[in-house]
Amino acid sequence: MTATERILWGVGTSRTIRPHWAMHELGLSFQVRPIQARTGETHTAAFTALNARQKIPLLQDNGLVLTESAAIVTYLSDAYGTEQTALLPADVRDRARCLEWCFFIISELDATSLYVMRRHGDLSHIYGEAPTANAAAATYFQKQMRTVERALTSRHGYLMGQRFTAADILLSTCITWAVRYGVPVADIVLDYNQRATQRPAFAKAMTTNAVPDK
Ligand SMILES: N[C@@H](CCC(=O)N[C@@H](CS)C(=O)NCC(=O)O)C(=O)O
Repeated sequence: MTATERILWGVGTSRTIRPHWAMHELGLSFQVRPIQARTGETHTAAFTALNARQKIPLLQDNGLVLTESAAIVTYLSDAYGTEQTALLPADVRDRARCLEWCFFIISELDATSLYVMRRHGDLSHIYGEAPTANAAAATYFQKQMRTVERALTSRHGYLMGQRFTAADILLSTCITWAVRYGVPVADIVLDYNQRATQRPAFAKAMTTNAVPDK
């Protein structure tokens, strides 16, 4: 497999950075197509032919075309993770618990809370002003984070314990997003997020996920 055959489409958002981060955790080489959301670049005929949903991120990997940030992160780990680098536990029950976190983060924190705030905040010109929905989404996020706070009992570890996993990539990107929106986050969560974002792979992801100068 060469880098030429592995292409990651999309930069500049909390969703696009997830597969960039996974690529770097796994030590993979890849090409970046730095298209951005809300620029029209996801609506071109060429990109629509790849993804009729017109969304980023998107991975092309030697004939496989895959969308959905969490699906890409877990696929990359399954396909290329080693005992040392894998982002999902090998044990079937630990893997189930890790995927439980992943689905929780994507559905309850990302889609049901933060994206609701984006729709009725930055994108209110499209989806309408909805201050009640916005405030309720922030409160809901804080409530859902209580189980995360309980899981982060170790001041040194990650969601699944000492091992950094796909769930941490998804969670950390949601925490950073929430902080940007001014949603209060507990200290233990902020400490955890600092640990996660101090990883060398995150710094590399910030570089490859950056919006290029025009
Ligand atoms: N559930 C998807 C969400 C993807 C998504 O909504 N991407 C946004 C950018 S963060 C997008 O491509 N928007 C393009 C547009 O609406 O024009 C994922 O996690 O990958």
